[in-house]
Amino acid sequence: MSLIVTETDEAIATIVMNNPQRRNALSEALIADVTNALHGFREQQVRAVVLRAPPGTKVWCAGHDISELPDRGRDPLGWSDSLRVLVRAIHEFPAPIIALIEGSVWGGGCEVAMSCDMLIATPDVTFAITPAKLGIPYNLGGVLTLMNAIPLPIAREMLFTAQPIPSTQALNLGVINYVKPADEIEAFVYRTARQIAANAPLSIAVMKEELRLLAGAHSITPELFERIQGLRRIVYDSHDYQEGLNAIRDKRTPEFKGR
Ligand code: YXS
Repeated sequence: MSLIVTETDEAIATIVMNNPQRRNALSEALIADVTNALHGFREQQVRAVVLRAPPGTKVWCAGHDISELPDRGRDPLGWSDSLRVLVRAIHEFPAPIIALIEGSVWGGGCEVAMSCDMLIATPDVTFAITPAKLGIPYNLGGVLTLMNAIPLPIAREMLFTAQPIPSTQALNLGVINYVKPADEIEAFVYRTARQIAANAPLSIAVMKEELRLLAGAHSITPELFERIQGLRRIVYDSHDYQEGLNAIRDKRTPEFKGR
């Protein structure tokens, strides 16, 4: 059974993440459904995509599926990890993807939302970036996504505290485009999508790719890359990484030892 619902209305497509039992946790199955849908929309040459959860949801996305995170000793966010696959699929899709956000957004769900080209949220929305809560060493590409979306002092605050920030603060910071009431957000999002769909798709596709390439244009030496990977390995090899996983799976508070 598919974990998403899709719809296309002329040049505008919609993906509804629809696994409320698991709070839209980013499982390999859910991510495969979303990336397959995007592949189909690319072939249909849709001109805008809306990514959302069911209307009125309390949790837009609970982040990476914790049950699928590897035990210590293996990089939990390597190149082929499903969260990385989804973020790249959003970044590389040749038309704008608009995140219509209601409810709370957690962990990798924040990166998925912030990978979209526009974010439009209801006032109840919160964003919590949680690797520190689980003892996870976020990966370079993920940190870059966040750096490109969030002013550095706020990115540090969110990464270090793992606490939620409200959509009103995200709006003030320019992390999201609009906050709209729940009874207006859908009409507003689809009006925006129609505005995009009425413009030149080739021009928009090229500008989206230019923005992606320039936002990721950071020179990084092999030594720097290997140093960072070595540092990350210390974390995912650590007691604390395993403790973070065990604690959230056991629904208890973790006891981090710094080793
Ligand atoms: O236990 P059952 O079978 O009833 O299922 C429960 C939860 O286990 C499940 N669920 C999840 N399953 C896998 N991965 C998840 N991330 C996840 N979140 C939830 O959904 C069922 C209902 O959960 P419950 O009872 O807690 O719902 P709630 O409405 O009381 O609370 C909703 C949340 C989202 C506030 C709560 O479920 C929660 O705090 N979830 C974990 C959020 C989180 O820490 N996500 C980060 C995952 S790690 C990640 O994204 C990156 C790797 S990183 O950390 O680096 O950013």
